[in-house]
Amino acid sequence: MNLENIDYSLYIVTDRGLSSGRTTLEIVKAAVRGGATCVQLREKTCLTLEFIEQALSVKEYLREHNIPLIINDRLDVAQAVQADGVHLGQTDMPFGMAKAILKDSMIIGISAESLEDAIKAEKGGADYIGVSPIFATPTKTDTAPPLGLEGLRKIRKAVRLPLVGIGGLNKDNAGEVIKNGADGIAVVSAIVAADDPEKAAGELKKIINQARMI
Ligand code: TZP
Ligand code: MG
Repeated sequence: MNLENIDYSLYIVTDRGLSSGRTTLEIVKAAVRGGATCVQLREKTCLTLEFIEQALSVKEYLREHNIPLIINDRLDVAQAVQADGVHLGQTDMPFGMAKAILKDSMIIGISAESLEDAIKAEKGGADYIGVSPIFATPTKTDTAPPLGLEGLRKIRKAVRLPLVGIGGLNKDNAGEVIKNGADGIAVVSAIVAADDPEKAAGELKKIINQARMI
């Protein structure tokens, strides 16, 4: 995996609670068939062993398709399965400590909840920024106040790192988020909770590609 040139354009974040009985691997496969370019495994409740097993099964599939696997929060799990990266929020392990552990073996994505967070992440050497949240979302309610498209634009002007918008994104607003400066769209429910995740991913991908051409 070339960690220099990751395509963040359609970034799916998993959530077993929204998967309606389908396995995470099934959802991930459908999303990739539909055009997802990056996958974050996000497990908030499961035991470490299960997290590792999940990650290994998803990683095997993603490697075959040359799609990066990013692990939410857990550096140890990311290292154990040799994932491509880790994603850290503002209350997770501080970036500098994570970087000291991982060195350049993995990409590190940081959730920025403000312009200041984004500038700090870039200065510190993060690989990409999750702009979080763009809009309010029932999927995660303990978020900072939504940044909106205006907040996204301000961050776009201030940093050069790849920006991935997250929070309340779907096919009705994905195009606008790209046009306002995001390099990619990160979604949970718009794909994971869809009746047909492959179709949902395909629709989003088309919208993103069209918005990027303008
Ligand atoms: N971080 C900020 S908002 C969010 C996360 C993990 C959840 C996004 O979920 P959805 O369903 O795409 O709005
Ligand atoms: Mg986190």
